Amino acid sequence: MTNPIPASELIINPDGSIYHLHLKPEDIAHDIITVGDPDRVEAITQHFDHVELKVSKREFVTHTGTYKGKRLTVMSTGMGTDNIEIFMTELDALVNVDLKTRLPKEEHTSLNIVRVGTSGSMQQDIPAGALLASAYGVGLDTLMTFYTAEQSNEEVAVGEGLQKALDIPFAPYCFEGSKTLLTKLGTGLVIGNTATCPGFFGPQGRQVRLKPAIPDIIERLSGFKLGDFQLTNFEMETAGYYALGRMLGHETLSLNAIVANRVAHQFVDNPAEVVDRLIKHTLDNI
Ligand code: R1P
Ligand code: URA
Repeated sequence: MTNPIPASELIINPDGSIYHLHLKPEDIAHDIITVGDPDRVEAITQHFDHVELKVSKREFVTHTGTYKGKRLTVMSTGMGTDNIEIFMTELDALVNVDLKTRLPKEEHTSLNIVRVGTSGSMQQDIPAGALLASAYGVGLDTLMTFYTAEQSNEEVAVGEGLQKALDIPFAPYCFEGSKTLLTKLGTGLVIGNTATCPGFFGPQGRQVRLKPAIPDIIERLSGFKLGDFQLTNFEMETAGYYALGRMLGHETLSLNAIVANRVAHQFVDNPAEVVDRLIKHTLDNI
């Protein structure tokens, strides 16, 4: 018999909500759209027929309502895979742990989780303004040092190959996203493979006042090939979603509004327009 999860490990607020997200199980839908920027939640739910719930705690802003009759939850996570670890663990607990008995539920619930985020292209032929769905996410951060997960031989080979290409002391982690959600939401978009970085500047090869330790990281990542596998874009969450989605048993897909092309040194004139196009595509296809 499994023991209840202690109060120190799964923290429940006095009102019965989960610690960081501040939500109760009934507050969330099965289909969840996630964004980095808390202000983007409203940019999505302004299109809803009706919003039934608004909760805000730290960077986690949640709205639940209906779009064309379908119940959806939209949540912000802030930036980085460290936030995604908290977000995915608590979201999963809302559906797969009985918060009263503190026991895992016998029947597993799988959520559909779709990231709608901004990103920079690392390939000349993927222009700023493009919309891209990530088939795979490759994490250059250390999140997966602290978990173990099943990976395919191809995923392991990508990580090992990138370790050599970057000449770094650890292998990046590589996970495929949801094939089902990619079929549903990737149609009409560029399909790519996304590098998830533990920062916006040095880890993505940007130099402001500090010189990155790997100044040619864009060329090293964009030039890496393994069979048909090539990296296409940079952002800061995708690989965390894909790794935790696989471990926790949820369908995860990352959609990217490409606001910069790092090779052509372009940034879109109107990033909100690109994000809006991605929001409409997501709402109409989820
Ligand atoms: C950096 O500007 C942020 O933008 C991207 C990155 O992943 C990072 O979170 O995503 P969002 O636009 O969803 O925040
Ligand atoms: N988000 C990132 O992380 N990188 C970019 O270049 C653009 C958005």
